[in-house]
Amino acid sequence: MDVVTVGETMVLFTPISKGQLRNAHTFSKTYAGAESNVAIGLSRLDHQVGWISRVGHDEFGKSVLSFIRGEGVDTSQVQLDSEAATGVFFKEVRNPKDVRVTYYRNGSAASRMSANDLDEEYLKKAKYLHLSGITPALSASCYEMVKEAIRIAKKHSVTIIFDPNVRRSLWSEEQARRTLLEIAENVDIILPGIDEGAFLLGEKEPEKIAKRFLELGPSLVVLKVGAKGAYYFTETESKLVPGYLVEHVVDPVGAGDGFLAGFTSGLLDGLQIEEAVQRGNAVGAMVTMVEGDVEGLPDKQEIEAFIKPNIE
Ligand code: CKP
Ligand code: MG
Repeated sequence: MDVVTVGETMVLFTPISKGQLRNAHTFSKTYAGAESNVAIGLSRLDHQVGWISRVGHDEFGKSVLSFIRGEGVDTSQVQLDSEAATGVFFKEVRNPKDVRVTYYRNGSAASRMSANDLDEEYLKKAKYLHLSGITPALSASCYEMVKEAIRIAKKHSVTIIFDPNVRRSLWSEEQARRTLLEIAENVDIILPGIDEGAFLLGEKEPEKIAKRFLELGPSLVVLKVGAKGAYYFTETESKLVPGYLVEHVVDPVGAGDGFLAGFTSGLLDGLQIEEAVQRGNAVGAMVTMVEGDVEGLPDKQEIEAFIKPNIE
């Protein structure tokens, strides 16, 4: 396995009509969750990926599972839970700067995951473990699971990649900050958005945010600055890798996960950090051009065609 990830995936309903959700009659039904978005992104780029999770033993759970399995992601570690439902959420893209997300995930099957859901034998074979800050926000047992995943990864020298993915509606700011910083201390690579860096550390300047994270634990900090691209910082190097101009952003949700998939794919293909960040920028940009959280994730040919004209 190249990458193993763990987290919740939900059914995503998007109203077909514009305007307030209360007046919507028809919805499109797709699937989304930061960790499976990353898994799908990597699978489309020809990497071997495993997604650990729980879904309800219900119609939605089965459809989530077959969708993700259909994308070529290994779902052998996913449990079906008869006592809790698969989470769902709604997403209204009023315009690209005004996206409203409403979750129905409290007490969901995935929120009942615990350290027992992890199989050390499975995890230890991965090159990378991907974690996001959404999982510890789901429940105390999910946070315990995240800690256990970190322990196993460290024991077997699996590189840990962490996206803080701050979700203010899932927990208090204070709890989010404390927990996400605790996790950040124990990971190898961290990929916050600049606003997340500011939220976690109270700093605004990219250099200051990166310095603080580097002092905390990670040896590589990739700081996403939206359409401008992303910085990367190590102890010895730093650079802003410019993003791609997208003339018409349709739906920005999922861009961070796309970025992470592209970046990690670059590392797996042996690219230098700068080129890996460039691939991340490209995948992130492509995701914003299509409605849906995973629908815009490119395959190998598409990403090559997208990157090429921009570097010639
Ligand atoms: O940071 P991103 O926009 O890339 O993340 C989007 C995902 O997991 C989305 O698919 C949703 O399911 C979620 O983040 C979430 O729980 O908010
Ligand atoms: Mg994100």
